[in-house]
Amino acid sequence: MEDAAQSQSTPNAAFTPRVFSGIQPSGGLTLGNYLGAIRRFVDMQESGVQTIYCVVDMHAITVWQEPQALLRQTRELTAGYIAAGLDPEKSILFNQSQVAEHAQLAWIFNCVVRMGWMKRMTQFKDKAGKNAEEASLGLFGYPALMAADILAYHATHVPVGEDQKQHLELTRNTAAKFNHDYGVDFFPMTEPVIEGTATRVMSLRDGSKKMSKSDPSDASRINMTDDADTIARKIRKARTDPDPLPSEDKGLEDRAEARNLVNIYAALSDATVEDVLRDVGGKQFSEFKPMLADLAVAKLAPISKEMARLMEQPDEIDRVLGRGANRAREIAAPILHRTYDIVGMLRST
Ligand code: AQP
Repeated sequence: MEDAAQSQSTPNAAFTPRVFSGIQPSGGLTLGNYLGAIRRFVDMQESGVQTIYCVVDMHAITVWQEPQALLRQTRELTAGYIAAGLDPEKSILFNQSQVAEHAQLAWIFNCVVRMGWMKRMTQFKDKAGKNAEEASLGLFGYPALMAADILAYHATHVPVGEDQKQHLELTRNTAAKFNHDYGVDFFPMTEPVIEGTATRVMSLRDGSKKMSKSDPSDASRINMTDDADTIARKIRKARTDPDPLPSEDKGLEDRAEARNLVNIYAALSDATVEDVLRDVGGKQFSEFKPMLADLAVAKLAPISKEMARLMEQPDEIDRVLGRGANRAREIAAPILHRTYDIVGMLRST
């Protein structure tokens, strides 16, 4: 797969820099989504490139979602985007199902990607677990829809957490195979942007698992809507080891839970892990955990307060998403039309 992407010759310089990313409304937003994704989304918005951020509701239904919960979570995620600093005037914000081009391009990509590529996707294996026969076809095909999300906008950069690296590689390989099969230089080689100290925030209960909104244990994650007491309690109960914090990074080797809490502290305080350890090295967790809880509350409380305020005006959220969908379609429709022409699909003009 790597080779296919590398042999693709289209220089990305031929494409206008454009950022696309999305989050599933499959539950409440977590600190992992915030630090690994949304904060990067805001940075990119402020950098001046065109930014497109999606609430990927079609991805969310690859596993069962209660319809009323899906609606509420779609609005809540949009409120989270805006409360965290995304501006619907500067960025295009919309929900995926309102722009049919995602599904239309995904079908074409379903015919480009190979079964063998999909079978290697670790996220499918993790999510389907031992019961793969019962998983939806949508969950298996998820990465082809993700490739369509990105390539429908000719996006050149995608800010994501570490867990999405493999899917991004599949996007690049899909673009490369399409370009190769049809003899065109049409889709760009999209670059993942995986940066910062919190590209993989881990569960508070198990340092080997990522923090996830669909983890059955609420104690495993910090939700963006948790109140101060809940955040403090979850951090107090977070699993750790009995040793004091080290003064240097190498002292965190083989201490996944300790590393996770230090990484979160560093990300929330915009510091490096080395800086944090210089300050807290030698402290016991009984002293460090309250420091982390205070910092998390200080950073998250204004966001959750603003989310709650925005959620009181669901019509306004729906209007933002509707406007964003129209703007998104203006970019995606001509790219889809051109794709149809390349593939040889007749369309009346
Ligand atoms: N723990 C995490 N640390 C850093 N980044 C994370 N992301 C998710 N969890 C972490 C990043 O958030 C973005 C949106 O993810 P998603 O909602 O599309 O799907 P996901 O990666 O599967 O996230 P969840 O929270 O685990 O959702 P569920 O439980 O529904 O599967 C991505 O950029 C992701 O990297």
